[in-house]
Amino acid sequence: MDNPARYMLTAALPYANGHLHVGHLTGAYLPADIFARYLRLQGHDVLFVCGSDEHGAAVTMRALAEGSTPLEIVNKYDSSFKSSFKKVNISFDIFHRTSAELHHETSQEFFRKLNSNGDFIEIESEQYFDAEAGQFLADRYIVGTCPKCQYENAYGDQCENCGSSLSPRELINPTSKLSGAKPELRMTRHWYLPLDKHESWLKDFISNGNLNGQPHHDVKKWKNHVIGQCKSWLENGLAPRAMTRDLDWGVDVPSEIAGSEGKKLYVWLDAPIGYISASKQWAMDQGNPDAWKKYWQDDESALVHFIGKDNIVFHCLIFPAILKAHGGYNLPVNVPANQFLNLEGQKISTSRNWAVWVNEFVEELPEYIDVLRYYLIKNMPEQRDSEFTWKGFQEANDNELVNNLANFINRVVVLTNKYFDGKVPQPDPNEGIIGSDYADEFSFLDAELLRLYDMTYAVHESIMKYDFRAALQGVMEISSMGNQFLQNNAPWKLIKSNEQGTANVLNHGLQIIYVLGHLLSPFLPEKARELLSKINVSLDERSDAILDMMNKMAEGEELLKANHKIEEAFHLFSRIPDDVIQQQVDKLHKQGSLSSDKEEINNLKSTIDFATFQQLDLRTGTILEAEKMKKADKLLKLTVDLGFEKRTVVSGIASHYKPEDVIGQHITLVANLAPRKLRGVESQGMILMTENEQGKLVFIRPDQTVSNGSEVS
Ligand code: B3M
Ligand code: ZN
Repeated sequence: MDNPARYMLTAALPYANGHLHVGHLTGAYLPADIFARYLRLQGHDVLFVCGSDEHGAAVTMRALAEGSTPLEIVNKYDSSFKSSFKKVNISFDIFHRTSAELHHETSQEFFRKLNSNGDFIEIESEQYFDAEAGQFLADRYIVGTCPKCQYENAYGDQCENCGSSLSPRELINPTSKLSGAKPELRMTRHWYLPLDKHESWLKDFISNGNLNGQPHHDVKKWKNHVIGQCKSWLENGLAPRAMTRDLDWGVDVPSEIAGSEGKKLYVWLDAPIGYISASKQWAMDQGNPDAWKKYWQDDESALVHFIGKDNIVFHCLIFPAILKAHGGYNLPVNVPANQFLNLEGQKISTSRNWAVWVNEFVEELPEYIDVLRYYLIKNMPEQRDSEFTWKGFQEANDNELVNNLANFINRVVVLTNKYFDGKVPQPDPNEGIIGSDYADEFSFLDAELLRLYDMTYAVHESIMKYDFRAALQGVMEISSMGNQFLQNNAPWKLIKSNEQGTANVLNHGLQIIYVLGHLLSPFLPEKARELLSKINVSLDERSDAILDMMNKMAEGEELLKANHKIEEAFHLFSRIPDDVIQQQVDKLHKQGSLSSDKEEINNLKSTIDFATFQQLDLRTGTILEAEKMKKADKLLKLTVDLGFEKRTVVSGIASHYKPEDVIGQHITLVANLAPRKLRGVESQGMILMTENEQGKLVFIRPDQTVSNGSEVS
């Protein structure tokens, strides 16, 4: 085979600040697991690592929200991950933690090396400091009004309302989430990686992949959306990026380095190095502490990162820059990132509790774990966002796993037991039955085996292109082909006139089952094991069984020999009752509506007195005109009738409403807000809005018609 013999596979380290949901599974862990399992069964040497990402603001914020400590938080979610991954059979060679001593040492070694190479620059700048809490504030700890859309709860790094990425200094009226205080600016000094200096080779790496020491980097196999995101970053120009932070939770900047006090490594100089420390720990566990090196440093190894699309830039540009600066490490040959999975028509949201949680699924529906894997692979967001629905889950099971796959297997097994005493019948290559598509020089059985081989090879090719949806579909096509083969040859009729012909048909049906049992293994490992055990075949998942099977097929050798005994008939899958599905749908809607968004509760503003409230002048009005603003996708320019006068209001609702949708709408206006210029237009007031369940902005207005200009109090 033309593929490298050794693979280093990583799956994004999940932040230890919440349970896993189905979007995580299909985003990174299932594709990585299929690939790892398949490569092992092809006889490749694979190291597949992951672990908990336990540092950064993601964790400390969760501790704040849960009234707990960072350590308690990471312990809780790390054990949740371990048990969920185990139950859905993600076959990591090791699941490590970034809180481990070995990891701290490994990331510090990276820092030292880059620092002594002169790869960093030190920059002093003003950053927000919370004097009450006595600490500098991570971007996520600062909230304020978005300068782009006026949304009041924008974070220091991003506005979740209009999606703009921000820096804390851009926020209007910043406040600290820690104490509610107004933060002050203080000078602080940090180490930066000058990514601008890496731009030129990174461009080459992304476009051509033709770096020295990258023999397996095949740019043609990279996904378009991954290359597109990288190119757009590169076209905008890369800027130096801070590699340290003023934090109290994380990996220390090595203490011997001047100015290290109170400084921690930025989480992106910490988390991806977690892949390396996990590999080191694995090697130590093998009793061979150097065994990790060949996976990371040897030219013949291929490094592949499985991630979701929100991590593309870190894995395709920033981490490669860190690895290259350090020297001695391979760069990824591919980063097959996935897009996002939506749930029942909405974005999956942790804060709104709109998710199917893996830890709950495995407890409530343990018999459907491989059905979940099946459905998530079938709908994997490989090229674009995709959708999970409970109805779709049920239909995939009933129509495909039951009607196609289980049905085929059951028919072959029943008939073999009935006519041939549960033993693989002796084939006779000279016994032709109905002709096949293949040329005459092949016997019936050889021709069918060749067809089966071709279909198996197509599955192989899809997997090697990271096209797991197509690969699984290819496996299901083998099962459909099996059903068609039975239908065409009708052994239940043939038995009356031609026993040897029937023997040939069932013999081949059993060969198909053998192939299905193997090919399903990377996708549905438990069901594959169960299936193979019913035909008395044992599959060592750490062997080269698929390679061996394909070689035999290519040689025209039977896989299951005559007289091999199989078990009684069985049902590999069964229908999912409607009430099981309905319970899950009800549960989702109930948890979604009950969800108390902890972060939003924390954002409850401080109390004001009545007099302050009375200073607000709220009026009812009607939107008379609306038009899009030039060069501002998010803004609409509105004319609002207040009865006694007309106002121009610029409103950040253009991603939710078209101009024609809002004309004639009744609204409530903050009528005495100081006018503000937005993109050159003076906005004279603000329209009151809230967000519905789907995240759409909706108007707040009287529930009966009142005249324009009525006071609201
Ligand atoms: N923990 C982000 C995430 O969970 C981050 C990934 C790190 S991979 C090295 O999406
Ligand atoms: Zn905004």
